[in-house]
Amino acid sequence: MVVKFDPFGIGSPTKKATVPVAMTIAGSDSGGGAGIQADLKTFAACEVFGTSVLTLVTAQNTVGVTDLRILDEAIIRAQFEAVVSDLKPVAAKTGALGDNKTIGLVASLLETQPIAMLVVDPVMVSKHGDSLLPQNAYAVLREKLLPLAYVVTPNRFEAAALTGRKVEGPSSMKESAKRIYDFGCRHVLVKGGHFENIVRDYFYDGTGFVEFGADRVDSERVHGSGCTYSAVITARLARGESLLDAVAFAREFICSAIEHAPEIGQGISPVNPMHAYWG
Ligand code: PXL
Repeated sequence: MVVKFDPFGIGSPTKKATVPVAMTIAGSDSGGGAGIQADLKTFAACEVFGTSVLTLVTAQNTVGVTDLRILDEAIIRAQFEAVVSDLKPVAAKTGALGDNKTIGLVASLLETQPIAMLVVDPVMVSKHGDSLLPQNAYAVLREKLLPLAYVVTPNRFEAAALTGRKVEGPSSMKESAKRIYDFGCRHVLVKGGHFENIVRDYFYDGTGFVEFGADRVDSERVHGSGCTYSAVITARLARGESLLDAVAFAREFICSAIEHAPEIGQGISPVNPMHAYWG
């Protein structure tokens, strides 16, 4: 007799589940908190089937990154073609792309086989101000990838890097959103200005702004929060939600993910995309 694993007592499914498919094009964080690992956990928590195209591999833990290798063009292209030709993701996100050559490759793959709902998380500068992308890659990101984006989600340091201007308060966040919009993306979400203990995000669609604000969740355990945030938006778009509703949901989700971050490692603990299930 075959004993089926059935911890929740659901019994045998009578029909095959249909589920939206999403794709992440990003880097691996061996520590499990950011990158591909955060994206796939988030997709799963949002009840979306996650697929992945790895662009780079980091040796990393909660303390820091000890090594990084960008994968070669052939394997990045082969992963993309394998996923897109068969699983047909309805929404996708990009995360860490590593250098100008890889950004150019990913942009050309997405140009030939477009994904209508593409979330570009321009992983350039960490929320603490550390560089995650060489400056010689900024131009190709602006000129090749941003025009393909349904929404781009820079933090305020990335908004400054993309526009070459300081972003220090609500008015410069909004100004940067307009300038980034002019690079050709459909919507811009400038994240995370911490002003007066309120975390504000500014959303711009070419005609007007929506301001999202919430009390700050004061925590050091925020590793992977940017990846998780853009992954929630991607998953909710894959489920057919409107972009504004997806962003509103993602803000609630990320606050809970920070509040329920596990205490692991010696450094900066990661957020918990599985907070609805444990923690
Ligand atoms: O949070 C940005 C990010 C994205 N992708 C990978 C990372 C990080 C930050 O550490 O390691 C793989």
